[in-house]
Amino acid sequence: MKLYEFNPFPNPRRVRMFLAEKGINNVEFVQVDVPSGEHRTEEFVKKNPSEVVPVLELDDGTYISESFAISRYFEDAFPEPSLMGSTPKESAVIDMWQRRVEQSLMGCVGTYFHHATEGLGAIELYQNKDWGEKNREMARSGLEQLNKQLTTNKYVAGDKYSIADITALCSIDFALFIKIEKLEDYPNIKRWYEDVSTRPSASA
Ligand SMILES: N[C@@H](CCC(=O)N[C@@H](CS)C(=O)NCC(=O)O)C(=O)O
Repeated sequence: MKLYEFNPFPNPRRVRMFLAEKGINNVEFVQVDVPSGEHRTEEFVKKNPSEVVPVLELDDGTYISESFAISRYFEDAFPEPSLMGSTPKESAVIDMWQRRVEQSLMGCVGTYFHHATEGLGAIELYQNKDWGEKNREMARSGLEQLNKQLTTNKYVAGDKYSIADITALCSIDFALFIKIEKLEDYPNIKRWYEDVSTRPSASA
């Protein structure tokens, strides 16, 4: 199996963290130079017409993109430790939070990055600063919602560490990296962040 990725970027990190939490170490990492536009070459587009990393290539030549779908593959292939829930209720609550953080944090912070900062520089195709700033506000609402959730929950989706924590950590580290937020404004997130950042998977 091969994972086409670009190490510094947040969505590939979601998959690397997922693999680290599962203890899966037979995946070859192949770097795709996103800032140089390698993800838009004819060769890469055959792997993923959406022109984004990460992409998983299975040994039979199947390509799977979308961080969540790649994680789903590994969850089903290697069920332990479970990161997507073990009962219908647990899975649904985890999916709910994973989707919330994916949309309101990863999505909005990413849109702010592409539209209101230099983003990918020369290879950025279209920028709209107002839309970027609007997404910054939306990311703030997402952080407020998460801060509230973490008042009474140890982890994002309840009392067990899950894929929702992985997506949230990668999104928040991205937001901190591009300096749009400070954890001091969200004390419950800060407590959670200090905990989950110490897991070995955080440095994957
Ligand atoms: N929904 C996709 C998003 C993937 C994504 O946006 N990847 C970024 C890197 S973090 C990318 O390849 N961006 C290239 C571009 O915007 O041109 C997923 O969950 O994997």
